[in-house]
Amino acid sequence: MRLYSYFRSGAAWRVRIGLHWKGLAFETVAMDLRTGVQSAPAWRARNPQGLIPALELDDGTFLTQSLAILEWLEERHPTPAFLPPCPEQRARIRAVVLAIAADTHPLQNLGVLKRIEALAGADAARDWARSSITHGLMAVEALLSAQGPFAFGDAPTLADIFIVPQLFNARRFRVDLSALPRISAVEAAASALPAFQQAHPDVQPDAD
Ligand SMILES: N[C@@H](CCC(=O)N[C@@H](CS)C(=O)NCC(=O)O)C(=O)O
Repeated sequence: MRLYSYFRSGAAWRVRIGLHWKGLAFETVAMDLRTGVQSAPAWRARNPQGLIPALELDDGTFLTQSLAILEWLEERHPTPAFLPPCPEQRARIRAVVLAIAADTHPLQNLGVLKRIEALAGADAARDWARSSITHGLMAVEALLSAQGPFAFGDAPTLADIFIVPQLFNARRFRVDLSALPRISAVEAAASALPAFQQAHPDVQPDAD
């Protein structure tokens, strides 16, 4: 398998956690987003969204969208699982995943911030990112189960996979984390797990 990744990409980071969690070997294909390689016609021919991550399977199947890739991983490699068996608990976990993947991360994506910067300047883009992430994570904080240390109790799930990279972005944009004690505890618990450590940006082959 080949993962098209960039060390700092939060969406690629999610997939890296998933692959390590499932114990699957993969090759990293570095996509340096700073060079604009994601907008090149050759990449858009493969992923019309001009985004990473993408996972290329050994038979050539090409998968995009981090959540779709993670759900594929769970279906093809069910153990160890990202999701518990209880349908109501799965729905709660997916709600947190989507609060981040659909309603928070897209607002602070590179392409969006570049556009805001062009329209209103760099300070406005940074303010926008900070307020979008704050708004999103405050809601996530309230959606988590009261019982930790992970997002939904004593075992990590798909929710933890989405929370950890988003918190990294929160720090990048100087979000005040003091109002997010549950999320901060999730990060501490998850960061002790090998799959999360192996997926961290600092240890990627394309890290600066
Ligand atoms: N919803 C997508 C988001 C993917 C995404 O936003 N990727 C970013 C990196 S984290 C990207 O490729 N940005 C390039 C750009 O905006 O030009 C997913 O979860 O895979």
